[in-house]
Amino acid sequence: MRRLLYVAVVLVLLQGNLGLDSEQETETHVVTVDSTNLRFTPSTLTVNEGDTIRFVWGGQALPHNAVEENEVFDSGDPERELDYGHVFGYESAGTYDFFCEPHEGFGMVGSVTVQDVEAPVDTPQSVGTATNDSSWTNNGQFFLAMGMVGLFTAAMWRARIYD
Ligand SMILES: [Cu+2]
Repeated sequence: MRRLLYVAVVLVLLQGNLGLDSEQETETHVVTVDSTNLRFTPSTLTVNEGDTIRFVWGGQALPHNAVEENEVFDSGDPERELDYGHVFGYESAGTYDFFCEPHEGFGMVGSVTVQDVEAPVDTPQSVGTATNDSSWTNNGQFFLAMGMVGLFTAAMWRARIYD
């Protein structure tokens, strides 16, 4: 009885580890303003789907913003202090051109290329295309849970026989 419970606990811990391992690592890519006050740096970058682009600056002589051509992201009004991020989802591969509204004419423009990657199982994007029940089976949790139910049933049954 006690050993079966121990196995069940190990299965629960293993389940947690499997969940962590299936998560994809994502990165945050920071874009700031260079010393000329009229350039993004870096001005071109390549990221993966799931990554974040973050526009960060402070104490600027001029106010800036970052607006994507098709309004995919928009940091709002030009600011001397900014910390604005945009996450590229798992269906967003492509190239996005952005600019600073007041200084586009001075060449304050940039481009971010988002590379296609396979969505991790646990992302909201993949859940959206599947029902909750079937997404459960995708990462093996269903089978672990069934195994645990079996173990508990066996434990209860044995306890009844030998008590
Ligand atoms: Cu600017």
